[in-house]
Amino acid sequence: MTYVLSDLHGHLAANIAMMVKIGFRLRDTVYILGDVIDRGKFGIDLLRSMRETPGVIPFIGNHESLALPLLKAMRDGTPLEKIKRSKAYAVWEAIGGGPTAEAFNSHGRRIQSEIIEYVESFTVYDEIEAGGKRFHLSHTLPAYDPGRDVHDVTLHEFIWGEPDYDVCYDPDVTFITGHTPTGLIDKESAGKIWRGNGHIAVDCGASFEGGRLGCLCLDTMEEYYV
Ligand SMILES: [Mn+2]
Repeated sequence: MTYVLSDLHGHLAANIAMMVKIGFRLRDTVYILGDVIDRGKFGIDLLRSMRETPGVIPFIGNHESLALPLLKAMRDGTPLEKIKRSKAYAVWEAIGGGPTAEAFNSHGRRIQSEIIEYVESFTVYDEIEAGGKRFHLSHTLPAYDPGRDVHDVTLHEFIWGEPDYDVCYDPDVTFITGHTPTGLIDKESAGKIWRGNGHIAVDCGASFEGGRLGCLCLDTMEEYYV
């Protein structure tokens, strides 16, 4: 089976509970659409556990993209106390990077390098087929531009863009994204997977009060929540 979820934000226990709920087997595939780290405490543990799990296909989110240069500076010997005085750290901390920085700093150089290499291997976007349907997967999408083919935008826009969920980008492909908690697309959809206009948004706000972790099976289109 093929599953997709997103925006774990350090919620290791929720991820384990979800794997149990879907009955994850080693031959299954789980696409994780970015923002594994920050806010919650266990983002680094999540990355290490994902790295050891066959069938997990990670995508990069804006949180990983922002953290990467700071993680590299730490691995290369810059003390965390010094990094904390930088402007880049202030930006990261403002979006919940603090627990990630502390957890990363507690590891030795070998494990730090493993984590960095793993994050650097993350996919930016992909198109897959499951259950006879075509899906485009990425952390987010750029705003809709009728003069532009969405399959021809920059990688940066798949990590930082703000999608137009009220517009169908391509009638032949369903675009699955995280990044935007579904309650921001439609208040009624808070904590639930949102579908419409050729989009499926799967960030059910696990890192926010009242939010949940959602997971969608692309073969059956069944939704799971923890
Ligand atoms: Mn994001």
